[in-house]
Amino acid sequence: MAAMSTTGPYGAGDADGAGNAAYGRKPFKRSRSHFADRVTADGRDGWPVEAGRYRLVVSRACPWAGRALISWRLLGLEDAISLAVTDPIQDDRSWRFTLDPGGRDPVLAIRYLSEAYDARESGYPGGVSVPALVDVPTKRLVTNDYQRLTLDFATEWRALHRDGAPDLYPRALREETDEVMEGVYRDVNNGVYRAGFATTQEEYEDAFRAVFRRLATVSERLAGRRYLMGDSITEADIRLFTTLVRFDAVYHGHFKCNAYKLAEDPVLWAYARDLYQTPGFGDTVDFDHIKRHYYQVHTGVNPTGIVPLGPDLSGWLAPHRRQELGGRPFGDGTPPGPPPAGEEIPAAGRP
Ligand SMILES: N[C@@H](CCC(=O)N[C@@H](CS)C(=O)NCC(=O)O)C(=O)O
Repeated sequence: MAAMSTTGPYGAGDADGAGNAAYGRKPFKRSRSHFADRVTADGRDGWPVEAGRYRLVVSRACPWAGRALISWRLLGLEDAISLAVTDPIQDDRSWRFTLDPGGRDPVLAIRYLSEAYDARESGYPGGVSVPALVDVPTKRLVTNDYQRLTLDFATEWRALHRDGAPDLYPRALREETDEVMEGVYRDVNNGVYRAGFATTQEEYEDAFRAVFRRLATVSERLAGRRYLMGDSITEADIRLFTTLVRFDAVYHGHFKCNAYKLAEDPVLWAYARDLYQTPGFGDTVDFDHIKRHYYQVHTGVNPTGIVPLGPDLSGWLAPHRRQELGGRPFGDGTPPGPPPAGEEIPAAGRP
């Protein structure tokens, strides 16, 4: 159960912290997850796959947590792993359970996610980030390694997947999937943050160019095929989607990624709508949480904290016609059912 160093391939430094930790003169660098234990079928890190034992803590605002939410829904892990949703607005103690009665998570009986981090390692100096997987009996954080978490959901948790769960990380495609995800991570998922939190013109321009170069590449790739890896949804689509769904609402304005809007790229816009309208994707997305989080928390970028009223979200529900490309969204499997009771997105967060 060793903790990892906070430095790694993505460099040292803060992620978006409480929104402002990334400021200063240093270029924006995302910190690597500090707690990297894995929950596995054989339990080799001390954390075996087990129904009812772990709680997934997310913010619906956060793209990294969004990945975990979508995998959890697509794979049908709702009965095996319970869900805690934080307030989209952090305070000085970070993520909090103010949406729950009495301001406490009903299962872990804690007010702040930091309590689970503290229970795991006292005095841990790093940020408190979502997604987080918490061991319910001991209320200790198990992992905040979002890159690994969804891959483990797809592979290690198989025994607890629903009937008809898709294979989100097919063995035969792993090398190519990893390569696609690496580029998407660097230039798109994290690229928008590098642009948004840049502290020099040059840094911003580099990040901006990388974002739109990569979007052009994936747009080309998706022109003739339904999903990034071909006929069926994989982890790569989940990862691209979580950035695309935030693009026009947040990254275009707030992070200055404004060469064009997602809605101005016919291929990517139809692809994103296709996914949004697929069970397990759009039903995890709360645009209200997304907008309030970014615009209110990042006071360095948006000092007034004013949340824009636009854009018009109704287009997310418009026909996308991507079925004409063929494909089998769930491969040999089937779509998931509706979200569990109590996890439906309120009207304020939907188009
Ligand atoms: N910080 C994580 C990624 C997840 C992440 O950045 N989540 C954000 C929300 S979108 C968060 O919780 N930030 C608070 C913090 O890192 O202190 C990492 O890079 O390992």
